[in-house]
Amino acid sequence: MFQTFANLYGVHPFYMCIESDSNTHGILLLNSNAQDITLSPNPSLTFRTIGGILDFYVFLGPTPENVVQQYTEAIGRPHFPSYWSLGFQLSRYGYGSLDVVKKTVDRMRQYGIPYDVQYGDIDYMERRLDFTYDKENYAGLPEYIQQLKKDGMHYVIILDPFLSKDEAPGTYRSYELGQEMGIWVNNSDGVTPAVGKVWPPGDSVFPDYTNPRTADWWIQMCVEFKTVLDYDGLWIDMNEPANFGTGQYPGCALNDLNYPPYVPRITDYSLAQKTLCPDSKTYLGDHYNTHSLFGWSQTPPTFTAVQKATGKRAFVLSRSTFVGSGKYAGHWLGDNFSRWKDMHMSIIGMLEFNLFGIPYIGADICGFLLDTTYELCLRWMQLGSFYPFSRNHNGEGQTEQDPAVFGAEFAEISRSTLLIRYTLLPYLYTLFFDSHVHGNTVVRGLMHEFTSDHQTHGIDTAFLWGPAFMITPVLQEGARSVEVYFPEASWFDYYTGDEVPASWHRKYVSVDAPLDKIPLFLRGGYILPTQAPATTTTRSRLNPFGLIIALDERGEASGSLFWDDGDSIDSIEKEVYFLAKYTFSEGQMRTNIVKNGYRGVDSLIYNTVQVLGVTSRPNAIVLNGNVIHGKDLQYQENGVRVVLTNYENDFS
Ligand code: MIG
Repeated sequence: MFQTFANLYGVHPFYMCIESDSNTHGILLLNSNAQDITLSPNPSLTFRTIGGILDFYVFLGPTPENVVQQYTEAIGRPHFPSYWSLGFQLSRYGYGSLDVVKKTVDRMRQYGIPYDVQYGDIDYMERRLDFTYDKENYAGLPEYIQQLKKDGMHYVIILDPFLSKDEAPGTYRSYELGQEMGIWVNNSDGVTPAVGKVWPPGDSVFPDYTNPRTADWWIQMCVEFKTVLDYDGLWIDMNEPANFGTGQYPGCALNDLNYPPYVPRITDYSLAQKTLCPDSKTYLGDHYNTHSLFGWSQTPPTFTAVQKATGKRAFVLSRSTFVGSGKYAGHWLGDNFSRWKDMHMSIIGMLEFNLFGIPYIGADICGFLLDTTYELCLRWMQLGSFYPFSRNHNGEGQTEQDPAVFGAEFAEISRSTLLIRYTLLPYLYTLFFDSHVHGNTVVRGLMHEFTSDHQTHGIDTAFLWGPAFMITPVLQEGARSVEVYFPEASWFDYYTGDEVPASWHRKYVSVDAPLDKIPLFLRGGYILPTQAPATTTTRSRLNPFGLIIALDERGEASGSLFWDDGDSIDSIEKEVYFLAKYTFSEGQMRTNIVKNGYRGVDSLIYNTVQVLGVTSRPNAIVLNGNVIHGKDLQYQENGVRVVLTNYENDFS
């Protein structure tokens, strides 16, 4: 169960290197064959691949962000996610029945925990068959989905890339149509479908998504199924492709494709382990060459299917990814364990996938395999509140771990942390806009912003949202403080607005982190757009905006806000959006409206502006010519808070 090395779900033969003079470059070997990549301390790096062409791309930077911009320009920029998909999400394998789902949703509501998306894992299906639902244990699911939608929520379902071939004739149309169309991965003869064993009863065949006819079939199936279950997004699992045995029936023949002279250090040193035989045939070529492209090739048709079915911006979450997958899908880091070290590793995975152009990324909060504990899950909820893709997901048979199941204290801490996430969603959404248009990372390591500070290069316990917001989670059991490294910049405690003393710069400092708190810091020089939070994004999107202006040592800051309706397919292309740039200097804030194409902003107001890092009490504050005073203006040692209206915020 605990292997020291094991296959991963996807392939990204890309690295980024910060050279000793801080210039940064990236290298991609665009190759889908099984491969080893070996590092040595020389330093050197060896790529060893067992097929394909040696197609190298060099990205010259010179900054880390430039490298990722150039890389995503070459491979395709990340898709633009809908606003609701930035809300908190809840899932598990094995709720077992709709009743259990309803109880879970109800207790989330009882505690007022922000929550936008509910999932259906394979237990919603009838006998784990794609394009069906269990009419006994999940009786009433279609109606319940409508209910969730009325409450402003969204529903995502899982689909697997294998179809049972053993249902009674005339009863399983998606298989029969696929059979008629001849769209499965074939055996080495190129004509008989490869048959393996996966979740559904009987044996299964595998759609070959490299074949354009398969895409047509899949899109048709997904669009038709939308009339049965009114899903908002698709979660595509097992698309490595996974199979329970070693190769399809009856096993892999002895030949050079199945048993090549050199096999990289993969599980069992077997290319067919838990998948199909390398000599299987796909439309694009031998499975030997296309194996790592299976999930990647499933992603664009799934994206098209969701767009067609919903008429909205697509939500696709894929387990297997390859170079360029980010254009069509987000990713979760797969089956982790409910262990402290897995929580730490999730930060590394999240940083990596931001380099790979898949910034919509997160791990299963509280862990998938093994039972979680109160403290681990609480700390993981705090960290996961700042994953770009924030979903608590649990394995089959594991004890319940949604944030409402542990009682009032846990629920309140999760709620308050998620309310911070929801407050900052306009900032996160604007980062995703930047990522989609310019290719920036959304979450980034400190080394992206402080490249010449070598102490930042090894940091994998803290991360930034864009350039301006630092998250420093507790990653150890029993810890009530975190050692935080503060690079040279002005930093402000998110909770108090207090400025971090200059004596802490370029040092690790122990920061208090009682059980109810994840330490968070704002970086001077930046303006972050905010919005009063609510328990769904559907409601928070109607609330007043705010600005946090964190000044640098020169008293300056800048930032921007992107806003649109949150889920239209082409808001950017059709220019139906609002984009403002804010700059603060010499005591004045200026707004430059770059694009004013979305009328939905007209009814929204700003009601709070916080200025952090103000060195002396201002004599007066003037807004569009009017002086603000009285209780609308609060001054504290480290900053000013201006309340622009007397709007009562339910969550403050
Ligand atoms: O072998 O659909 O990684 O998230 O809950 C398990 C059931 C199959 C693996 C996925 C996991 C999902 C589970 N799936």
